[in-house]
Amino acid sequence: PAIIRRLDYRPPDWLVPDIALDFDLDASATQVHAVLSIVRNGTHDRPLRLEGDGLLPVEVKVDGRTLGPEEWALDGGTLVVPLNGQSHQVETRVEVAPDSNSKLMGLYASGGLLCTQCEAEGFRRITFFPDRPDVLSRYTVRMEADKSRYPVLLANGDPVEKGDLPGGRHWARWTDPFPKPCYLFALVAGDLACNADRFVTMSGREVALGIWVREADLPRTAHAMKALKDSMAWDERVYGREYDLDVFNIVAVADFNFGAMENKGLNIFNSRYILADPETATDLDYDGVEGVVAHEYFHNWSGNRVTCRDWFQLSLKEGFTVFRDQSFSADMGSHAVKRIEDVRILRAAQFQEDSGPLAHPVRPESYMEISNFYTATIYNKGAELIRMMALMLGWERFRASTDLYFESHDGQAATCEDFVRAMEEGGGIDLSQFRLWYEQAGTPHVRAMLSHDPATGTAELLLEQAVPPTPGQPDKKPMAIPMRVALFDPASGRHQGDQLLMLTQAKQSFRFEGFSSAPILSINRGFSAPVIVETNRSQADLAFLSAHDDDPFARYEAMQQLMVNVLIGRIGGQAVDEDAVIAAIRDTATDPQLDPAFVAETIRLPSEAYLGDQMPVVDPDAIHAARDALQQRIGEALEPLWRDIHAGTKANAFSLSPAAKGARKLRNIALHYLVASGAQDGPQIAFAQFHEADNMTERQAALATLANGASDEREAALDIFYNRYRDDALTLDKWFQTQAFAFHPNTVQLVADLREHKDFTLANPNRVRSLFGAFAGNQWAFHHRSGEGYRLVADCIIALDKINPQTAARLVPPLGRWRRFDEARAAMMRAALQRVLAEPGLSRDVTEQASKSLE
Ligand code: HT7
Ligand code: ZN
Repeated sequence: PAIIRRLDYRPPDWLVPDIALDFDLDASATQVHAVLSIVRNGTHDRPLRLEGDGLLPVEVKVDGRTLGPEEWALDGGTLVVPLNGQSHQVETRVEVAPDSNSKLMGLYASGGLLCTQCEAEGFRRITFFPDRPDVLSRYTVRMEADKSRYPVLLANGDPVEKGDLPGGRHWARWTDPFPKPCYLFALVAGDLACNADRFVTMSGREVALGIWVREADLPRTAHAMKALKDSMAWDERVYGREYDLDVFNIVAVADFNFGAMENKGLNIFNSRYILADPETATDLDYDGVEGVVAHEYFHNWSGNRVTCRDWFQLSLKEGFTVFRDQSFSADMGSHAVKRIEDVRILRAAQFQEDSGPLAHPVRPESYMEISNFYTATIYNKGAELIRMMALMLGWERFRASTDLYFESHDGQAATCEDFVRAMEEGGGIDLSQFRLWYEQAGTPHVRAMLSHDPATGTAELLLEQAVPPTPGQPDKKPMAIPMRVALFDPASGRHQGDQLLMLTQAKQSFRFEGFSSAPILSINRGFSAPVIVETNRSQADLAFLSAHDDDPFARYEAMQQLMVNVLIGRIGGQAVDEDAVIAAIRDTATDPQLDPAFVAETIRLPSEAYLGDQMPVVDPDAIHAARDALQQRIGEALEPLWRDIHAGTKANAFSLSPAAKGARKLRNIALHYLVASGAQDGPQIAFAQFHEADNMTERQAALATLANGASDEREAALDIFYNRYRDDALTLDKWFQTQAFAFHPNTVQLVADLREHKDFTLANPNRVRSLFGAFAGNQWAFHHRSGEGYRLVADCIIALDKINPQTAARLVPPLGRWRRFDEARAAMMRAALQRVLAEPGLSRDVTEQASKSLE
């Protein structure tokens, strides 16, 4: 497949200021009539090229005249029409079949609905068009359909007209006054019910809000509606951004390749990020709904009003919008806990990506298939870049810079460079070296050595940085790394102030005066830079910080590092002092000043995958054994405490208040340690929680705890759960996911059996992710020494590729990490990738991921 390169960017040859689309909707045969007003862009004699994917033109007209077949050509799906004039009207007619569109890109059928997904390149599966984000058009959309099957007809923008037609049919017309790229086009037709509400904007305009779902799901939409209104108010208050249309609609669909899509005025969501009630949604699910609703809403400015010039600039909208949704969620709940969660995700997904064969810069240089670049690097590392700029500028100057960015690029397709330039101009700062964050892949390593001279009372912090080589980038330059640090006086337990140090050289030292005794280093406070920090701090220093650091992230980090050191020591066969960890956990768990949600985050052991990341060669069995043993020790040593916490955090009635959510989080971790202790009544207590819970957070946590072991309670709880939720797809996903993610010696076989379960289907991406996505993230099970885990995932990729290549490609990266494992495992992982690659007719999506993974 062809490689697309960033530096080959050329402005479009033809612009399309206006487009009128007419859909005669039908699940098996939809007619699409497109009328494009086109204008030659610049002086050239190149023909009009309209991308198409799987389309055959039924008719092509130019300025009202039907062209003969010799007057146009198809070039690998692209419609090529030579034209003489400066501007023309071009019409095409095509027919598409939504109900046989299993890729879920373009116009497709989901649960009786017809809906679209156009980002990144789905519009070309609907009609011929210059399918690139820098061609912005005003859209008018007319839809016609059977009224009983599709009583609701929605599209972007505002509704203008509708009417009935003979034969039980009806029609509706929508117009969107804001020029947009075709990836933001959307329509939905179906039998939907609406949770209708309103929002009055800061300038007093009333916006009609609608969340459209199946009638039976209406009671599950309240949280999404609240999140939407909170997001609208937050974007006005924090960024001065007001909504701009008269209506804002959201539709939930069951079959969706991603989380959601920010189509102008008509967001389409994976139902997973809309539907929530206490019976079926965990607190994490509720937070997911809030965060994704906000994310898509915020795109109205960061993505839609200012869009991307080309797909290499994807992080311009995604990184910035993730930063905005993270800040919003922090404001809605706890800043400390949100930062910890976000860093955990960054480390689990992005650091792994950045250290493997699929590492790429935040602004990539090339791609084969753009869908493969909706990655943690583009999204989460991209958000960290924005966060660093906000930190360096300070909020006021950052806000002045975002105002400048929005005002100077409104209605345009912009670049990451445009954003950085706005930060420089608005913030009065030079970001020349900082730009390397967009160019260089790989997670920088920072070594921090603190020394102290009692004679002069001086402390010296020596910082050294190195960015590891990544594919295509063997040599790296030093980055500009903002490091928030504080030096603690161990006697008083205080520090003299938080400082922002700019590390800009490979090696740099910083001096601090006035320390009669050796201070303790708190570094990368708030996770000020997305780097891996190595320090010379002792276990005693870490224990001190875990009890005294006033930066919540640094305090959490100290505790995690304390645990990592013990676990890595144990794996390496060293004598380790587990008591320090147990004491730190006890002190944290019994500190009445601390937020229970923060306590729960902090006392949880680092994941097996994170431990693997700390080792030169990942040993999944040794990691599992060491972590399991430490868990048991913590469980045993503090058993009365776990019993107390578990009993003391039981609530009388369900609430979504931060205090209630924090209590549930802590209760679940207490249950986990209690069961890990091996206490005889552990499974009964877990089963009782499972049985009595009035909410999914406690029910699923109890199920997950039981699923790790072998007990009668495990089997009973899984059966009960299945029978209770067998008809609720989103909740049944949890049943698959819990088993695939369990620390159970038979997980591999269980996953193989679940693959054959009557409720498993490759047609629904949520179901695939709940079984195979979860399994591939279960380090101990997936990397079973038999290699069976690799075989299962490779089989799934091969079968799924024929149905939905985008979702199949997302299962490849776990196999691509073979360099991190022992030779026997690495050989089996490579063999699995080679088997995938040998498959005839493999998609571009999977070909790119699998071939890069083998390089
Ligand atoms: N901007 C949206 C991306 C997206 C997507 C990308 C590839 C294939 C399917 C997709 N569905 C949605 C989501 C977002 O970041 O808001
Ligand atoms: Zn996004």
